[in-house]
Parts: sequence; structure tokens; C-alpha cells
Amino acid sequence: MLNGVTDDLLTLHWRGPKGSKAPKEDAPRDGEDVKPIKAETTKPPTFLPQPAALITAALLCLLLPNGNRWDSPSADSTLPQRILFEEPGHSQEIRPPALRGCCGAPTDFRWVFLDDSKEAVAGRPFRTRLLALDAYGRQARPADCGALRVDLGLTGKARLSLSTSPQAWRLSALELDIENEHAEVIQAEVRIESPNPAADVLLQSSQIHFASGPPHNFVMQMEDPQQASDSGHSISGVGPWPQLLPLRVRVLTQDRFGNRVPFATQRSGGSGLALRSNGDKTRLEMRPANGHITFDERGEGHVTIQGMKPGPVKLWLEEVGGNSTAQQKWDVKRRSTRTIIFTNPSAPPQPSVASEMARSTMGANDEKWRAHADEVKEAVLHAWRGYRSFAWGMDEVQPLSRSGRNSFGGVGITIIDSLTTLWLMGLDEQFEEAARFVSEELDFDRADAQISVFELTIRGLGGLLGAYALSGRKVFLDKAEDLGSRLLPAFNTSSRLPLPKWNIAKGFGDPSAEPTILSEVGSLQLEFRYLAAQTGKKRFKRVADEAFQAIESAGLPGLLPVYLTPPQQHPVKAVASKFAFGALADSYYEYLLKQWLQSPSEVHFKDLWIRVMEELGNLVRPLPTPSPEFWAVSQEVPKYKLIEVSARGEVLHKMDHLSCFTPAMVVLGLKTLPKADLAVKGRNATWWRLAEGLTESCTELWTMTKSGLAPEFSFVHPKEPYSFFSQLPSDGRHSFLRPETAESLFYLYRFTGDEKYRRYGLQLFRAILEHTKVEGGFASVQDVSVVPTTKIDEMHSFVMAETFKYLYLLFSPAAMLDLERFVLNTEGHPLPRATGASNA
Ligand code: DMJ
Repeated sequence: MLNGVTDDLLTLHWRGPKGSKAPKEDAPRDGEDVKPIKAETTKPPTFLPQPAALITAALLCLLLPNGNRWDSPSADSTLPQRILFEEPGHSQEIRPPALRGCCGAPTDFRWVFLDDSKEAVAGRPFRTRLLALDAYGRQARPADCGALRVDLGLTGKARLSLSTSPQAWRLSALELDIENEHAEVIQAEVRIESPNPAADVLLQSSQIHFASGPPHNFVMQMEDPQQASDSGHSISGVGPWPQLLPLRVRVLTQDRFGNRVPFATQRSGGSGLALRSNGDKTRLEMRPANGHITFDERGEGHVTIQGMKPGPVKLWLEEVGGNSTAQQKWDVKRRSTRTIIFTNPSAPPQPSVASEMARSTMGANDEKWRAHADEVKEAVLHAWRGYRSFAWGMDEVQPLSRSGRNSFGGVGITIIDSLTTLWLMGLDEQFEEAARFVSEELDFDRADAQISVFELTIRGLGGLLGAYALSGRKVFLDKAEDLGSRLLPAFNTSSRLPLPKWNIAKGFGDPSAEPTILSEVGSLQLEFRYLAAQTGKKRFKRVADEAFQAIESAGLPGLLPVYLTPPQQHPVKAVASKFAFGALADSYYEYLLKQWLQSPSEVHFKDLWIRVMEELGNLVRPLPTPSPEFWAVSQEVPKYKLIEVSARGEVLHKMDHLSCFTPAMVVLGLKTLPKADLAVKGRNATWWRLAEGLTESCTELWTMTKSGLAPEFSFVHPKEPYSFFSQLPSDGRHSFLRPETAESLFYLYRFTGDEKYRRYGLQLFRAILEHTKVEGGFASVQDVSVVPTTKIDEMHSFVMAETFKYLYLLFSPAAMLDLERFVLNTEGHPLPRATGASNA
């Protein structure tokens, strides 16, 4: 067996048209004086042809003297006819297919199993290559290869891997990556058809043996000889306590897909596993006393434990000895940790760990909403699988055509942007997959394109730093530092406002004469400041602060127009443009508050934010500071709308869905600003009403349409009660499944506990499921007022990064994400908050 392939079963034969002529003796063509790599193919081909030989062949092709390098021979030129293939049972002489090649038409194919991987492993793509050779054993002409139809037949659960296209010939080689989640032997068969109607078909068939992957799951099962019940967490014994109740702990190791896998053989250096606990001998005894587990050949081991008194004990497996990294060892512990509660059956029943958790972390209604949180998790899994199957490594999946697109230079932004969601949802397997991509495949040198500095910061840096903050894994910080360093020169402008786009692979950006977008330069600071704090490299903070100071240097505290002068222009000035809280401005305002939460000693951020809040009323209808008489007659909170004001002061009655982050921001301020700040001018009451009223309108943006999805923006009637127009604007009736309303529902629920926000969230989620779900993920929609919806072939990375994350958090207990500890960047990635800014 070689490379996971049983070579003795490999056969190669032409199935030629009946009665086809015997191939003639081969002879080099005019001007060709080359040696074939391998001329004969009457036997099964040799596996693993040396790459060097292929390169030599390619060079020889290029050096051909008679100019037929990539020229086609004339249509009627005689093709070399020399190959004799065998069919099982009888020999048959067959004419090679009438194709042309660099050095000859493809007449001979080798299917080889080339890869760094030493064997086919369940869960990893196994690389194979199909090589097209001409009659002399040299590389054939790629253009002609393109005309070939290649089919791969696979048995078992094997499939062609996500990134594989059976048409994408490169230098006469086609990569066919095969993957399988099961450890099994599969039959794989390649068929090749030429476009020639008298097509010859080459069949090659082989067996591939997928071995189990490395141990990933560590299963501990209690085998109780005295009928103790194991409910998953809690174990009760029989008879009065203290009773030494010996329990056999059965330990199994499995790969990611649940295939049983012996632990010992998978790790180098002969490491072993030991059972550990947080209890001393007065609480728990083990046999053997050191907890070391001896595994049998099936990968099963045992330790006996005895609880010595009632109460919880944490158990986990620890890797001992061997060469595994600290990270791998930590993973073993993390994956295996389990709490067991030893109970005294004669005493009143003790709460299980789950119910303890429920009590400490779940509100009264959390249990009820858990099923909906699980549904959101399922939706993320669906989206992830779509992306993984059709666009892995690319920026975004195109869920209709089931392909991918690179809208951010091909850095795999969906993977980076999804990390924190996967972590929070406990989708460990998918998180590990994403983490592996970051550590093994993510290469910013390949992102040779002009990419938005803002998007790379909030999605790329934010995603990596959030993953680092949650998981503590250094690889995320290292990659963030790499990305941050590549972005630094974009800030090197005369104004200190960064260029809008930068090529992180080559290190240049087109000097932009376009006005600077406020939100793009005003929401980079959380990420760069956190990066500086974690790496100790002050330059990251410096560039972000200088950009922020450049905005301030325009001399307009409070509301700012959406455009500033271009980055190369100094001094910075505001450009006459509209004032808005939606597109082009949004996250600048959000980051004023959040920078203060990140660094509470820098009160000028808070002061600036309060100033904005003081002016925000100008962009709200009805005005949010009604007279006391108004409140005297109405306790009802108006459905506030955010409108825009042009440079000349005209009101534009239009509300962007993007502006729906505002209620979230306002309640976050209400929960964190010092009480003294909120007591001034009735801010507390006004802002609460504003947040609640705006949330109602944002929800209405969704529920008012036929599909239940929100349009990109809507016009607002210019008179009381300032309702939305029922007719949607022709250029605003699409939906990208944006997250802002879900974001606000999450914050409003978190800070008020009012269950209506969860109900609203469920309505949003149902509309997304019903009208956007397709096989490849969740598609954007062309017109939210038409059902069935016409879908757009795109799924933005923020759908997983934010929309589903906020819905999941909305339906989950508060402990899922502690907002006292974390502040979410504008893409929904949690970054640590400094302590100190909270009025709770
Ligand atoms: C996200 O990338 C971020 O939330 C950003 O701040 C605004 N736009 C999108 C989502 O709509």
C-alpha cells in the first residue's frame, strides 16, 4: 500500500471503439529530439512520478526548436499511434484520441497520489493528480486537456473535495482532492472522455484507504457495577453515604467524526493519557492512583474512581509525556473536561450541573428559548457547510451558483469573520477547522488586490482579535499582527487619515482623491488599540489615534457630515455633505462610546459621544425631547425614525437599515455611563424611550414587508406619526440580511429583559429561514416585498459574523457573553473591555 492506496488493485485501460486500429509504432515528430518520461503504458502506471521529471518534461516542451511549442499541428497531422492498452481479459489496440498537444496530444493519463500527506485521513482532503501526457510521455498541451471530460466515481461516503474543479487543468495536471469523513476503504474511479465522437474512455480504478484522523474527542463513560445512574453529569449511588462506590471510567478516543482511534499510535513520542480531577484524596480516589490509562488495541482504557463525599468533582484527561505542544495538551483537557456530582441518595436530590447552570446563568425564560438558540446554531451550521463545500478559502460563498467570490482579496474573510460566532456557539469542530485554516493556509501574501482598509480591519483584524480574546490562542494574535503590520503604511498620508484601499500583499494603495468616508476612518480604533495592547507595539495604537485626531481636527464635535477631505489633503476639513446615522457615518458614532468602554480613563471619548447624543435629536422624528405636556397625555413610546439632513439643512425622510444599530448603542451607553451624566436634562428617560421607539421601527422595517425581511432603506412620511412608506424605493428594496436590527434586539433584551424583543427576533429569524435559505447557504434577496423571493447569488460574511450571532445571543442566557467583560466591535467580534465603565 502506498499513500493510502492499494496499488495492486490499480488498473489502467482504454475502452476503445470496437475494431479500432492498432496503434502504429511511435516515432518522434519533426524537430523533436526528446526523451519520453515513460513511453510504455501497457502496465499499470507507476505511482508517484517525480515532480522533477514533470518539470523536465515541461521544460523540454518549452524548448522545442520547431516552433510547435504551443502551436497546434495542422488538423490532419498524423498523431502518434503507439500505445497499447489492455482490457481485462484481452488486449486491444487502440487509437489515441484525436487531440493535439504541446508535445503531442494527451494520449496517456496517470492518476497519481501526490501530496504532503502521507496517507488518506478521514476529514482531510486527500490530494490526487491526473497527469495528461502525450505519446512520448511528456506533458500534453493544457488547452487540449481542457476539452476532456473527467468524471470521478467514488463509493462509500467519499466525495470530491470543495476546492476541486474537474475542469481546471493546470500544466496538464488536474487536481482531484478526495475527502471522506469516515475511516473506510473506498473505490475510486477516473473516467476521461475526449470530445471526439469516437471517444475513447480511459478508466482507472483504485482503492483508497481512509485512516482515522488524530484523536479529537475524548469520551468518558461511567460503567457502574452497582447500578449508579449516569445522567451525563450527575451520578447517584445506592445506599447511605458515605459509600465507596467504585465507578469504572471508560475512556475512548475518537477522531473528529466519531471513528474510534487508538490514542497511543497517533501521537509521537509515546505520550499517554491520565485521568485528572480537581479533588484531593478526601474527595476522590483513583485506581491506578496516578490515573494513568492503559489502552487496549481498540483504543479503550479504564480507570476506577470512588467518590469519597457528596459534591461535584471535575474530571478531565491529561496528556502525559510525548512531544505534543502545549496547545494540543490544552485541547485534550478542554475537550474531555466533565463534572460529576456524587450525591447521597438518602439526602434530598442535588441539582445537576445543568440545572445549576440554569440557575446561575439562565433567566426564567432562557430554558424556553434554548430550542430557538439551537435553531440559529443549525442555521450557522447550514451556512458554514455551504461555504465549506463551495467556497472554502475564498472570501464569500455564492449560494445559488454554489461557488465563491473573492471580494476581499481572497483571504477567506468568511472564515475569519465566523470564528467568534463558531466559538460562542460551541461549534468546536467548525471552529477547529477555521483555526486550522488560519494557522496553515491563511497567507496575506496572496491577497494581491486593493482591499478596503476599513473592512479588513473590522472583519479581518476584528475577527482574529476576537478569536484570540475568546480562545487565548496565540496564532490568532500572530495573524492579526501580520495583517495589522501590512495595513500600517496605509495610514502614512499627509492627513493621517488612512487611504481607503490597500494592497496588503504588495504594500501599495492608490492615492485617493475621493472624499473620506467618516465611518471608514472612525471605526478602526478598537481593533488597532487592542492589537497594540496585546503585542506591546505602540505603533498600532498611534496610527489609529492619529486617524481619530485627524477627524477631530476638522473642528466639529458632535454630529459630522458623512464626508471629510481626501486622505492626502491637509488640514482635514468636513466636506459639505449630509448628516446621517446610517450608511457612511454609522460606526464612527458607535466607536466613540466603545473606545471609552475599552479605555474608560480616556473620558474625552465619552464626552464626544454625549455631545453626539445631544445633537442626535435633529436626526430623529418625531423629536425625542417632547414637552412634559406630551408625556402627560401619552405614555406610549413613539415609533421613532432616524432621518437624514442634507448639507443645506433639508430633511431627507429616509431611514437606512444600517442606522438600526443606534438603539443598541444608546442602551449600551445607558447601562454604562456614570449616573451623573444620565441625570442631566432628563437624558435617562429620553434616551430609553428613544432606544425603545427606534427598536420598534427597526423591527417594523422587517415585519411590514411581504417576506418579513427588511429593505436596505425606506422612505418615511414627513408628518406625524412619521410612518414608513408602504411603497419601497426601487433602489432600496433588496436585503443583504443585515444584522443591525438583530443587534439592537439583543441589547434591548439584555438590558430590559422584556421578552417581546425575543419574539421580534424570532420573527426575523423565521423570515430569514423561509425566504433566503438555499442549498449553498442564505442568499440575499432582490425585493423584500415580493414572495416567493428572487434571490441574489451572495452571502455576506456578516450574516454569520453578526446576524446569526446576535440572534443566537438574543435567545441565549446572559452568561453566553458577558457584556461587562467584552465590548463588541462593529462587526460583532468581542474584544475585552477594561473594567471600570459601568453604572450597574
Ligand atoms: C457590517 O460589516 C458592520 O456591521 C458595519 O459596521 C456595517 N455594515 C455591515 C453590516 O450591515
